[in-house]
Amino acid sequence: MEPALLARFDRLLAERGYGSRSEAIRDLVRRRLDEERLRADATNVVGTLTIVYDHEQHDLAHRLTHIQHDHHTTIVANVHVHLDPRNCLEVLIVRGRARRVRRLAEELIATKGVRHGRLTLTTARD
Ligand code: NI
Repeated sequence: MEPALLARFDRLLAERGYGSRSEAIRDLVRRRLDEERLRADATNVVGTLTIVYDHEQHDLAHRLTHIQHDHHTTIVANVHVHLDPRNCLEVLIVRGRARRVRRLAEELIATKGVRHGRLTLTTARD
């Protein structure tokens, strides 16, 4: 590895509190392999979908609820926080095949009036 690249890596390790390069490299490899696995449609995933939306927007809350009921086997739990008089934050705990979970996330995030959306996936396996 080039010395300059290695020096940057070492600085990152110091900032993140890694005890050794091998520990950090193992984490990097694991993360990269996880990314590959989560990309595969058939992988069983767990994760969270966070959305922020304006519940005053016509019919929006109803449409979001309707979509969620259509995917009730994928959504394990749902936390709703009323952020202010208009905006709602919802965090959905999701599980299932990656393809199905991603499709649900895309549908909710693409719904008109949803301002922010982020899907975070992981797997329970090593
Ligand atoms: Ni609300």
